[in-house]
Amino acid sequence: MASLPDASTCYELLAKMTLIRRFEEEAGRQYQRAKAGGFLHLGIGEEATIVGTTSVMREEDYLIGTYRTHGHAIARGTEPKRVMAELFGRVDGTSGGRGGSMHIFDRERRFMGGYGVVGGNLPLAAGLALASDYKGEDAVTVCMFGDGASNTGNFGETMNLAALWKLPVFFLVENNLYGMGTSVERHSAQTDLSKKAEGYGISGERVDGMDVIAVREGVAEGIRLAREERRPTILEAFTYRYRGHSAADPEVYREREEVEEWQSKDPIESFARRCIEAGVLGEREVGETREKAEQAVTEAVEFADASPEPALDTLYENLYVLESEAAWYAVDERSPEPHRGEDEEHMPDAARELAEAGAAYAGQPDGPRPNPATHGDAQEGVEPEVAEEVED
Ligand SMILES: Cc1ncc(C[n+]2csc(CCOP(=O)(O)OP(=O)(O)O)c2C)c(N)n1
Ligand SMILES: [Mg+2]
Repeated sequence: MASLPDASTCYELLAKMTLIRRFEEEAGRQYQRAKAGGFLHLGIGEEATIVGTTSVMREEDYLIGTYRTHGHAIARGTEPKRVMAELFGRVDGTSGGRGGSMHIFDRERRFMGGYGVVGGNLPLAAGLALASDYKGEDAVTVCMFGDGASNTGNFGETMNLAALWKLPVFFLVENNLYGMGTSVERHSAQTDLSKKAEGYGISGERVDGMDVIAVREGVAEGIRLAREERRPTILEAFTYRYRGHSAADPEVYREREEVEEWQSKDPIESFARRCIEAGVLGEREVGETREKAEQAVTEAVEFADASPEPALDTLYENLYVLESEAAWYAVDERSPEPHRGEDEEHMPDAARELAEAGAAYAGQPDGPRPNPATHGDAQEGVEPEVAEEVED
């Protein structure tokens, strides 16, 4: 087991994890009171993975995450009251109340969001890293994403360019064992996600995501490789969300015992215990982190409640729509019947021929299809044979 850092670092790690936990518990409560609208994805249980990662980042580094990122922003230094105001849809929120829970953003602290599209943050991370390289900056981009996101096309495309262009980017997969209600064994052919980008030349390691010190060490090395050697790598952190995927999840895909087993390894309690047993922190300091978190969260709710809602006449601000066309994009005013281009009648001749021939099969010879592993590009010069037909 990796050794503990100095007392003030341990205090800081514990205080941040405790604050995030308390913030999210309160966010869940406020959501049930209908103070926060839209979706709400809580990362309760995942605090060690989040805080372990951000604790070894420099101020100049970029962080980009998913739609489960209240904690990531707070860990990066965003004030909890501004995150709460965003959940409440108020003007003092991090995105002016326009984004809500899934779109927390803080450019000043280089927290680049907050994205609702699964895997959508991966190419953006590569873009941020490319920008740093282009500008000759030392910054590293840390990209955090879920196990489910590793199945998207964006994953492969990003890994390829990151390795090819030697981008200063580091990938952390928050493997909480599920993508919504689908377990990793049911959604990924390769369940060792640290190996999933090996074919692109990106190596990986696995780490206990419930152990803040282990995460910290793994991430520090990954960031070093990205910064000093321009070598992108993946760290797979095993973690667990105690709550459902979002606030509206009946959780029929997992047993209560499984949740309890993970809760017994709680990242905050286990770290506090370890610090006390090692004599690095005292009971008094651990209690103090709880009190401070409680106070910050109470203030955050008061602040968010007092912040006004955006004015109605600002509705079209920050939209990529010309003012004169705003209504056109917002409401399709055309009649309901098909229009030009929406009807098969206007299909070009070539497309019609293909469609009539059965589209996907058009132009293919009859008979069994050759096996691409034994034919084609990989076997240049070898006469194609027809693959043996397999009987079911
Ligand atoms: C491109 C895309 N496909 C599907 C969805 C619907 N969706 C939202 S969250 C989610 C699961 C993602 O799981 P994972 O990447 O493991 O992240 P976690 O929620 O566990 O943090 C899915 C499929 C989406 N938002 N975007
Ligand atoms: Mg997941």
